[in-house]
Amino acid sequence: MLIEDLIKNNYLITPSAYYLLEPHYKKDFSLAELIKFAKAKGTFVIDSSIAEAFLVEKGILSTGDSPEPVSSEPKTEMSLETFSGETSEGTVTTSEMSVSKENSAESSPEIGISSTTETVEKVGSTSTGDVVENEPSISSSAEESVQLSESSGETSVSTGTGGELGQSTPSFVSEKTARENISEGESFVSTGTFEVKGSSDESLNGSDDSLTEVVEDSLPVETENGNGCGNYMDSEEYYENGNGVKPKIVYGDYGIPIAYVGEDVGGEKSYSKYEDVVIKPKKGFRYRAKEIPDEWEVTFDVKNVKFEAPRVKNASSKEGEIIIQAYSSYFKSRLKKMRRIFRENPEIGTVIDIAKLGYVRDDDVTIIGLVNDKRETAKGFMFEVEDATGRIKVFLRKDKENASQVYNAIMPDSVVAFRGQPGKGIFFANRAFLPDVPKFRKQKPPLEEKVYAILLSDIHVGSNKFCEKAFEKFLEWLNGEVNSRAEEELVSRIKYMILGGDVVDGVGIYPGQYNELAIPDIFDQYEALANLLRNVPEHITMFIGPGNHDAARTALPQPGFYEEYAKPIYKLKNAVIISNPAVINLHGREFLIAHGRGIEDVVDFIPKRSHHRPAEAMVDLLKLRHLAPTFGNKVPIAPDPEDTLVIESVPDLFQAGHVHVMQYKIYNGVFVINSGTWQAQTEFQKMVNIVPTPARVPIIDVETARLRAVISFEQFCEGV
Ligand code: D5M
Ligand code: FE
Ligand code: ZN
Repeated sequence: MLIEDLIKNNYLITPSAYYLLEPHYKKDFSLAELIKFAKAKGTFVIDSSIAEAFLVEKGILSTGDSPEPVSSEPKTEMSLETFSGETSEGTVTTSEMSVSKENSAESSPEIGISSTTETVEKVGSTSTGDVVENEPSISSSAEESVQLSESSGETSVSTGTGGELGQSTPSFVSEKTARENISEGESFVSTGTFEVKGSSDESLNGSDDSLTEVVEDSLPVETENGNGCGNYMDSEEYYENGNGVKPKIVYGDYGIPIAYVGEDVGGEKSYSKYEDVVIKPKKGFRYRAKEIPDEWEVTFDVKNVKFEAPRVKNASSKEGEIIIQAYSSYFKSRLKKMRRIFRENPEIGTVIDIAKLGYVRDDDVTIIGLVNDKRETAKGFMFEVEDATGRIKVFLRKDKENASQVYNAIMPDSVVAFRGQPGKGIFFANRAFLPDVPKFRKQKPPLEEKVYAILLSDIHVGSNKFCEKAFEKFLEWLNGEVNSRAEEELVSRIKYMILGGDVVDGVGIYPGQYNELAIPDIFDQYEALANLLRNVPEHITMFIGPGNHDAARTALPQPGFYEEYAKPIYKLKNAVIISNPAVINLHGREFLIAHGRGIEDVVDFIPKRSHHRPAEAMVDLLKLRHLAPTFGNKVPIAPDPEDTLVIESVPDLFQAGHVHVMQYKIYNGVFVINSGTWQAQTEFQKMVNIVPTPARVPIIDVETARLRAVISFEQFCEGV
């Protein structure tokens, strides 16, 4: 096998390169030829560009058939697309920041604040009311147009009445009405509505495809043995190569065998663990947040869920069946929870088990099930739907209401309702429903005092691309090093800080990572992180959850950090360690926090989605009421007897990270935000065309659960 052979020779291969080369190995080229080629290129990591160049040289691939995204063209287009879209819609962008700098005589030349129309109005009406006039450093984007928080062409499926929220009137409205409602009610944050430029998006998806082929051993590997290092240590196999060196095979985070050379690459590194970073609150700085009583509760944490061991009956049938059976109680739990969600929707009508469809006579009935498979035919859409009692094919004609929107929004294994009539061995649906969230939310009582929460994720301490200078500037800012009264007002009222995973870079997460690690030791990474975070003023409560780079179980849900590795952050006085996912209640507002790996699967399965517009993908997950619906693609899911990834209760705010791009949207009253990153673009991300937006701090007004402002420290991140 190619991977083993390369490893024996201390060469590495990335997943995409593997898939390019593997079909030709030993047929069209030999190991020696490949190694000679890589050697000539001066690398021991065979990535897709090396693989491609090699195949071209061997005459196996012509220059035209490159399936890879490595060319610079789509990359430039994509970043332009993201940025131009966001600029016009109010997300902070580099260009907008420079505008705010030019406009502001008093603001620091270093930190740009951007805030939105309502922000300005709100400031005007609070006790610090004169802030706006005195501080031109807030750039208001008054002429922003308000958009429905969905991209064009996508229509939401109707949803429940919001019974959960105590509303009694049925609330199904046309999309147009919804648009108006949103415009009136939540007009201050406009969101990106992008015309997807076919070429760039396709090239992005193309790039993903080349990396996503799922190999047999992509099933999640359970890591209960407590080795603590998550995926990178979970499933390694050691191979003696005769030189006494023990290279490894690692079944990587994305379920693909990757290889890397052990920790001894490149020799010793010397590094700082930020012991010297000691920042004290600025003298005389008044923190209003200190005077506001704490009001928080972790209302959902995976650690508090009591699981019973799953029972697996039979694992000897077809692959699909094995998955269904091994995960039977997991999926049953999902179905049960989703049925409960669908019950809120009066349009659903009479729900009937699939096994009982034979008894149905005239009236329309509804089935609710997991979609195993979906297909487009000439006249409509075919689904294979399964509930706890059986499985049936469902046909939905294309001309039925919302048919294609629902079809596109359905991810494998998500739960959908179909209303219609049974035929012989098939169910003819007139309408399909996603679980979705209700159109309206009940207003929560106002708070006496303004209080803010800041959202961070993907700090990646330990990476040499970690924006340490920017992070230190941010810490100084939190300690009162502000540049204007507007900033002072913001800092002074920050009471909570949420960190949504990938707080350190980890070790061995992707091939060649060692070369990009400033701190190659997982213990030291957490120590370094804690040394930074101890500078967060003590009255700010930090909620810290894990991501796929952390020392935590790889499969979702992630209960927390392995304590033996992450001890330093457990010890921080004002830190609360949460699971991924978790729900936090802040002053009566519900914040759903997830690292966000589910976004990757959305990008794989839902048309027109991109890593560069993560809020759209998050809305898709919200509509499916699940954080990672698809089993067996990129995201490993643990077969817990209860599906804790169902979004059972509709949050006021939904935060995720993972994709390293900040974007936000409002969908049916839920504020959806991806909190970006503190890591500049890695070599690996260059390879897969991911352009991050580092060092931005979204500040959330807890009362409205909406964005108050974004502070960017990105200029301190340059040339990391
Ligand atoms: O993820 C950072 C970003 O990089 C996120 O958009 C996923 C993407 N990523 C990371 N590894 C891969 C692989 N192997 N294939 C495709 N996309 C990937 P982070 O979790 O910080 O590494
Ligand atoms: Fe990350
Ligand atoms: Zn991540």
